[in-house]
Amino acid sequence: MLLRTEVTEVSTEVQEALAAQRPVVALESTIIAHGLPRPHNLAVAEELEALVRSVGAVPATIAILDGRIHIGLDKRQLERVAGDDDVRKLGQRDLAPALAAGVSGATTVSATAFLAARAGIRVFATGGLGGVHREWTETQDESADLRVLAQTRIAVVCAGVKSVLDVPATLQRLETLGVGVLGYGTDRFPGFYLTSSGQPVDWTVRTPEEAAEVIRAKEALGGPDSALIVANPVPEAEQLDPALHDRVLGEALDECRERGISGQAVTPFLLDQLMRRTQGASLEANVAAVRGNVRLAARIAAAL
Ligand code: PSU
Ligand code: MN
Repeated sequence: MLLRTEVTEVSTEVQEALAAQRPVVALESTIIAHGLPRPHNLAVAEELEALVRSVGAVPATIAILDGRIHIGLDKRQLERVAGDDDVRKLGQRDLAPALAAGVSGATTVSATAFLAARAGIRVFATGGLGGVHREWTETQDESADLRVLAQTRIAVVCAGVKSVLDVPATLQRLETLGVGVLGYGTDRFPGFYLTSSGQPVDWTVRTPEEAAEVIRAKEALGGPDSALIVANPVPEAEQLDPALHDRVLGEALDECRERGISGQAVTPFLLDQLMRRTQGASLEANVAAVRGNVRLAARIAAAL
């Protein structure tokens, strides 16, 4: 199903690439607006788009601006997402109210995957997915990313799920929901800031072509629309020191609890806390992971 054109603006570049079946990679905007600090976030957003182009694919960063869906942003639009104070965080369920109210917002993995798939984009790159939070028994906080990925046919290249989460529980949910997981060059599920979460994955691919082969097989099989996760670890040389990670994460989770942070604010709060408490080292690992994912996603899109 194509998106209704009166609420959707697909950039000319993305439109032409899709029509000519050239490789396109969807990019989310929440990581830009709410996941990375200013002004570094704009530089990263621009760098990611350039990275996709350098591999011969077209970047399609997705966001909502003034109540319209944008697939592929120009420089000015990217600046708005990175710098404006009134850019909300929009999950998939927030799209309808945001469109109706005419507001602007950055799309999370759930909203981006949903919109990208409907625009006909097959590959999406991000940092780390949302998932089951560690305090789930008390808060029932499970990212809407998981439900949407269970219902959306798209390949998502990520460095696993954010390590602030309960990783084993999230992997279990992905299994229950029927979302496939491939380790890229590894039999361990990546740990976002860390090369490995320590959890095993059942399937490993070693090249973009092998990943593309799985995507094609999945499309040929039909069945329920669901996502395929290509879990691409951050290189060991660029990971956050695991001991430092574990220590500051404990502190950040305590602070989150003490301050009573809940709902959509939890993830940005924890990412920010980790950045402060590691003097920016977590930010470098985060950006390194996203870079690797964007590059791989472009190669997979090209191989398709
Ligand atoms: N990955 C990052 N930084 C981020 C996110 C992911 O490296 O900011 C965002 C994504 O948009 C993801 C969202 O969908 O965090 C999950 O938020 P929540 O846990 O509230 O669903
Ligand atoms: Mn949540």
